[in-house]
Amino acid sequence: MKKLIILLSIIFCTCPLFALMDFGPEEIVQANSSDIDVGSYSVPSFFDWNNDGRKDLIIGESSGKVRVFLNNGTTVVPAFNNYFFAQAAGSDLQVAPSGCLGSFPRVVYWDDDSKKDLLVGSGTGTISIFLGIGEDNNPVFAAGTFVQANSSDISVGYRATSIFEDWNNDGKKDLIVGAFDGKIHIFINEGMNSTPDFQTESFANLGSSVLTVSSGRSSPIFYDFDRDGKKDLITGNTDGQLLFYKNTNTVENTVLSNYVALTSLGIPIHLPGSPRSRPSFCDWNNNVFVDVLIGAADGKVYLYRGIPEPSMFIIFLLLFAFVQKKIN
Ligand SMILES: [Ca+2]
Ligand SMILES: [Ca+2]
Ligand SMILES: [Ca+2]
Ligand SMILES: [Ca+2]
Repeated sequence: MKKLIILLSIIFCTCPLFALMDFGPEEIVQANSSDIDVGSYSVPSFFDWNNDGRKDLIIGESSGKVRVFLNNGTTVVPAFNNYFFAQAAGSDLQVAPSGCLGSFPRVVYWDDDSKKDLLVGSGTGTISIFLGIGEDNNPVFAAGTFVQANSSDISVGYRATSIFEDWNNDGKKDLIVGAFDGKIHIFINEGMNSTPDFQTESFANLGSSVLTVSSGRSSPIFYDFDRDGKKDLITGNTDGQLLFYKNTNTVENTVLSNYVALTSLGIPIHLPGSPRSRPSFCDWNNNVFVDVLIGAADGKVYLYRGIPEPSMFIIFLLLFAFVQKKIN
């Protein structure tokens, strides 16, 4: 009995504390007691815009502008009323919309100067960086400039969904871009964190082939979802799903394996119609577990709160406690 318990302890103690997560029921985020609706093709993310300790809602919309809803609730129960448009060079910040995407905004620290900057992918496939100027607790931006690679404006074709994360784990953030073609376009930062510089384009791989996200219109998140120490790819698509591609290689050279559809209450998330799911992760209710916001064609903002599934380790601990009690 004792040997068996020791063996089981070794096996289960090496398991992560929580297995892959399920998400809770679909919720629609509200402002002024009504569903937020930016018209069409919402692209939400959650970031403390005004440095008051509460994260705020930043939403791209089909016009190519960016709405900001300041959180006037709490860090645990966010609440929203009115919005304003992000400002650049004295007017509403805007990128070129096309078809099913206006703006894809993400707050980043592009030039490492502690002022928030806005990286904005556009419907036409270009990517703009708007550098923060003035006071960081009320950010406004300089005029946008197109992000370049090898001295030419980057274009991923159509529907640029750009994020800024360290793809190859060298300490410098890289440009990771989804697109209409369903691929994940990678531009490795060959400059410095204060002056990002891109030269060549490569693509995320599924095994030994270039990954093409099912149904197209990839919209990436780069995050270690299964907590094995290696960041994974999570992406939206044309069909409105949320797909998890596990990194099965190394942190320096991410290689992905076939996807698993992430679920809400055990059922794969699949927004109806052809909604173009555009997700971002956050901790909406400040409880450590990751939640997901998803933008869609209907202009609304969908929220699914993470529910950790107890791993076999926890089940074993409960079982062990039960057996001990019986023996005693
Ligand atoms: Ca705030
Ligand atoms: Ca900055
Ligand atoms: Ca890097
Ligand atoms: Ca992982």
